[in-house]
Amino acid sequence: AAVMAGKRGALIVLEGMDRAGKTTQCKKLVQALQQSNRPADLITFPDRTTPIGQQISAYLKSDTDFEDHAVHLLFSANRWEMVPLMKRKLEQGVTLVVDRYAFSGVAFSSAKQGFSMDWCRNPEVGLPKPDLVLYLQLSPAEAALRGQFGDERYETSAFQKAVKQNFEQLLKDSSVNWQVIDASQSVEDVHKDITDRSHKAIIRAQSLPLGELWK
Ligand code: NYM
Repeated sequence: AAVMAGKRGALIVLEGMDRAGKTTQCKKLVQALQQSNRPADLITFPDRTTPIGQQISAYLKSDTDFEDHAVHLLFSANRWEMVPLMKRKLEQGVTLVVDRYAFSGVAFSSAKQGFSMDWCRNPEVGLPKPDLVLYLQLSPAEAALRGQFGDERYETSAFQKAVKQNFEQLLKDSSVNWQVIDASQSVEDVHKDITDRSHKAIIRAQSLPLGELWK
């Protein structure tokens, strides 16, 4: 007997510089989708709850050190270990809202001396490809108005400047469905913008297979 294939969920990623509002907006988006009867779950990278994630968390807090290549691969492994769960959810029709993904992985590691974007991208090749990547754009001046840097690794203005340039490079990649959001708007206006675009992406994804990133 023919069985109607269920409609898959969409993979929606939020990226952007620190303090652009990614985490706030991810939570609001998941809530809004659920309230409009679209199953949705939040995923955060790094996921600090797994054994790999705990190592990453200790590294970010400077409680441990890792060689730079090794920690890049840990961030990547932390995504790969979630892939079976992500695919299962998407197949069940659940839309995943993801706070940072491979793009943060590349933008941050390639801000280090001697790291090419190409090398950084390699371990990410073949991850589930986002149907939509929202880049929350905020100028460093506007970010500064939102408060001081935290005290985790990478939270210095020089490093962040390099990360920003890398994100701008990644935005030119037309194999990825990037959409730029003006994150200087009010929380509610950013939310409305993101929700509209997400609804469209969810409809589109229903008739498209899930892709493989950078493959
Ligand atoms: N980060 C995040 C990376 O360096 N590589 C990655 O792959 C990911 C996902 O970790 N400064 C960095 C960016 C952040 C830090 O993220 C932790 P958050 O969203 O501040 O917890």
